[in-house]
Amino acid sequence: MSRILITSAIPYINGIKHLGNLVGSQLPADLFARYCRARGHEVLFLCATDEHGTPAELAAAKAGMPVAEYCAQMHRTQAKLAAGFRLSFDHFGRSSSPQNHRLTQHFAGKLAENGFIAEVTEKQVYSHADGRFLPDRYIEGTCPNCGYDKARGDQCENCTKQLDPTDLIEPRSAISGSTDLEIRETKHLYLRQSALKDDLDAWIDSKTDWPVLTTSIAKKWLHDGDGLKDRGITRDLDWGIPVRKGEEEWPGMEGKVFYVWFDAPIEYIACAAEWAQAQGLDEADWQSWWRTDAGADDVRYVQFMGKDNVPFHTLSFPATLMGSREPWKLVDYIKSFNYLNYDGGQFSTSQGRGVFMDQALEILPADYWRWWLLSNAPETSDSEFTWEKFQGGVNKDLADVLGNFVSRVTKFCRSKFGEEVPVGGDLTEEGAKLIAELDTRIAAYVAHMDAIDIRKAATELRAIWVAGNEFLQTAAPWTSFKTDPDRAASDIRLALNLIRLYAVISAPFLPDASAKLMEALRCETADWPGDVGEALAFMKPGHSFVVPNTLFAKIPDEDREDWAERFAGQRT
Ligand code: B3M
Ligand code: ZN
Repeated sequence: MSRILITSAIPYINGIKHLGNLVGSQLPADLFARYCRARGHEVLFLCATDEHGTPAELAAAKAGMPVAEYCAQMHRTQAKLAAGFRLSFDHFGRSSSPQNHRLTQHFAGKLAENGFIAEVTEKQVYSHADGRFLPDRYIEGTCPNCGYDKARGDQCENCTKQLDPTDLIEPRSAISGSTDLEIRETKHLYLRQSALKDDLDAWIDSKTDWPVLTTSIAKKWLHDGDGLKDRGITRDLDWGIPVRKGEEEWPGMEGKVFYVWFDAPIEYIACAAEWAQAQGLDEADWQSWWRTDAGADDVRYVQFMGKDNVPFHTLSFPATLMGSREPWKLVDYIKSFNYLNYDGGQFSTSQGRGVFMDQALEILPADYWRWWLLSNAPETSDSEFTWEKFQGGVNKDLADVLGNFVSRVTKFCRSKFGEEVPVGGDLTEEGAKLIAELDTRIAAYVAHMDAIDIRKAATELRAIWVAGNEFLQTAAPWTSFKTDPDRAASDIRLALNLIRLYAVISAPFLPDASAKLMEALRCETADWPGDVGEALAFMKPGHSFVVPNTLFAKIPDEDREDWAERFAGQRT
């Protein structure tokens, strides 16, 4: 048993997330957390809302609400949707928490003490029409790297390049659209990540098992010219964590706040502190996950995120931790994702394009989405959601394969033997063959889950479900029952136990269906199968069960067409 710390990129507070966001961080993180718990590991799974910076201010202004109130409300909304998708966070925190204020100011103080902060008088874009500076997302324009014309002042969504507002070509205010802009001087703090370049380089080089997507992005920004240029970590904004040096004032920085990308990853740590507080635990309890001098030496730390977040997690955040010269735990493995596209285009929050978490749950329960999204996760390349693909995946995998197996086995048993595991007969040849096949397949499934190869794991799981149906076809208990009822009893006993095994190993993908099956089978213990033969003899003859209601309904063509139409336009 090991201790595994899992964090998902923390979603921006500015609105409800779409399915592309979900499958790029929170959902796969949940899959892995559930799997690790099922394997008996001690897991701390953390996520939070990312509440500072221009996205929050802009969204609150649009909603006509004070930003603190807006954030509190949206946090509740996001927490409710996360629960709806069965995301099993140990804590869903807030980057605006007092814990994060303290830790962020603490890190800034340590970095300054160690010479990793520079105070720079720099040029920022000032808007006459808006009467204010325009940091980050308050400004839009054309990306100097790829030419995308809706690039934001902090990063180009299209090519992932981190930008400064002054880099943009033909800049305009995101508030008023005004192009009446002026470059003015203002003082800011810079994180001297360039001074840590060699440390970062060596650290990334030591991560030989990381996904290519993660290391290629990290290496690109580390070596491509300005990749590791020192970055401003403060902003001229009202909303955020006030700039302080630990607990002291920072002369000359009055009225400024830390940049959202400085405090957001620190929330991973603060969230553990929030978790400890919520659980009535001590400082030492969360520190045992985060500080190598407090027991975190034996923790394996895994992060999940979309590819646009990778530079911040491979460079800036590790630079913050390393530069503190304190014994903080660095990430061991970064699982990153490409984009999920929507029906020939992109999912887009700003344009309201695609299916959003609340809408998804209005039309179907979580398991349907979890299965399709995870089994089509954009791991090695972008992937695409279309209603046809979604309908196909759900109907085939969930209804025809898994659901049908459960229904056939339980109903046949009820009609011939009653609602209990039948007595009689020895393991048949078909049964033995099935056990041998599952031995290999479950080992492969486990290997893929351990490696967080999600699509491969889903493919193997599907094959494991298919193996059950094939067994049923060849064993044909409905035929053998007529001449050799003991033989049919043995095969059905095995098949009923196979349903239990499915419930156990599918639970990370399908937590609700799994719970429903365990309840129908009147099983409480969900131990991960060791020896497959033993696992398939777990429920003894005489063990009673009930036939569960239809596990998964098929999506009819009319629904698919309705939904395709309903979600074709823009969300308003
Ligand atoms: N909120 C961006 C995003 O949701 C950002 C992640 C922060 S992780 C520390 O994609
Ligand atoms: Zn670009």
